[in-house]
Amino acid sequence: MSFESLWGDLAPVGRQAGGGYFRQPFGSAEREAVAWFVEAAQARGLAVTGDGFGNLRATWQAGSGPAVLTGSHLDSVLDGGAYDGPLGVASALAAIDMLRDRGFSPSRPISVAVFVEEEGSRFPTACLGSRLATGAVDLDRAATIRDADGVSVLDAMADAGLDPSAGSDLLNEVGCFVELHVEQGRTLVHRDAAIGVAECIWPHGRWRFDFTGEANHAGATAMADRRDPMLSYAMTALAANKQARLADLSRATFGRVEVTPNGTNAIPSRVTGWLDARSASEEVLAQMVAAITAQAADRAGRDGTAVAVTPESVSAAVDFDTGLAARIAGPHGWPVIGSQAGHDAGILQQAGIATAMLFVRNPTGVSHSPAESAELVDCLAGVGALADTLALLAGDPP
Ligand code: HGY
Ligand code: MN
Ligand code: MN
Repeated sequence: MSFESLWGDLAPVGRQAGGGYFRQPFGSAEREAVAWFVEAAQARGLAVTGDGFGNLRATWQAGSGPAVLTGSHLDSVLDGGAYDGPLGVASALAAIDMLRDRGFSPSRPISVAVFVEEEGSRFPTACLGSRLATGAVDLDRAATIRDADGVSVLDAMADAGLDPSAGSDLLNEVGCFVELHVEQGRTLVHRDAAIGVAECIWPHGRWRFDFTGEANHAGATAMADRRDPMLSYAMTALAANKQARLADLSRATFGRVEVTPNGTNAIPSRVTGWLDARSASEEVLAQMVAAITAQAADRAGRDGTAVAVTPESVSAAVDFDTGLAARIAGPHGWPVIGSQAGHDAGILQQAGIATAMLFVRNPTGVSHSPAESAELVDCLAGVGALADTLALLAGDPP
């Protein structure tokens, strides 16, 4: 009942009428979800601490030595699904309940973390909370990070009652991290498995393409006299799609665009599009982004416009700790699979913390959509898998 009860309390938070979630960092829905976590953790006697950035850690104080950390994120993409992030947090609390029901006594502390702004849906940097906690992004760089309205992330944190200048000690005394996450894809469906373990995360990133041209009248301006950035953007979006299809094991998406002044009867002065690009290898990713950039410049030259490309959030390939993955997956025969989605787990692995991920089957593979789903039976299997994994890692040494 533990998971169902936790999920029943969390699932309505931030859900809109159409079923999608809007839990942008430091907004009211996300703050309500954070309050749910603090209350649920304290109800379990976990010691809740937080850092200056809003990351939280709830600890089952037991045994001694570096903690086994689990958890995930509660923020969502715009119009996101219910499971991406929250499943890992609710499952972590339910797994602690399960271990206590089993009479398990940890030899070392077990902590549950909630990282802020994993999605980068308000601020341009993905996994911002975990990057700040590991120092991958420092305060000076954070001071330059602003949302679309120009609000700095440090001001947003201060408005939420936080003190970012205090920095972070969230990951002090952490021996390893295990994040449970709904799969974003259908590998587990194809493998007929409810649970999987992560092998790697593809290198990926987001690049801002600023196309500038000449604002003018949509009726009075002859076609030959235009310098229309919308054309340059449109061709670049098509070029990105083609380059990803030509490249090996790659993805390229323009899912966000801003037009200035965005008038129906005016040729725009500026069009900004954000490219999300991912590949199985860093070399292919770099080649693909370079090819898209070259085609954007070529088209801009023909349109009489200009283009500037700015990398906003680039994540290198992550190879998870193979020994840890094998130790976790081996006894259960869980498949070890790759992830095309980024995760806080990747940031912690890159910071030198031995990290693993457990994936829970997603029957359609759909994510970053209100249609994201997971069967309750698989969610419960995930709780059991996480409990087994925490017992393995926080139990007496073999
Ligand atoms: O965008 C991603 O890869 C992840 O879902 N944040
Ligand atoms: Mn996620
Ligand atoms: Mn996501």
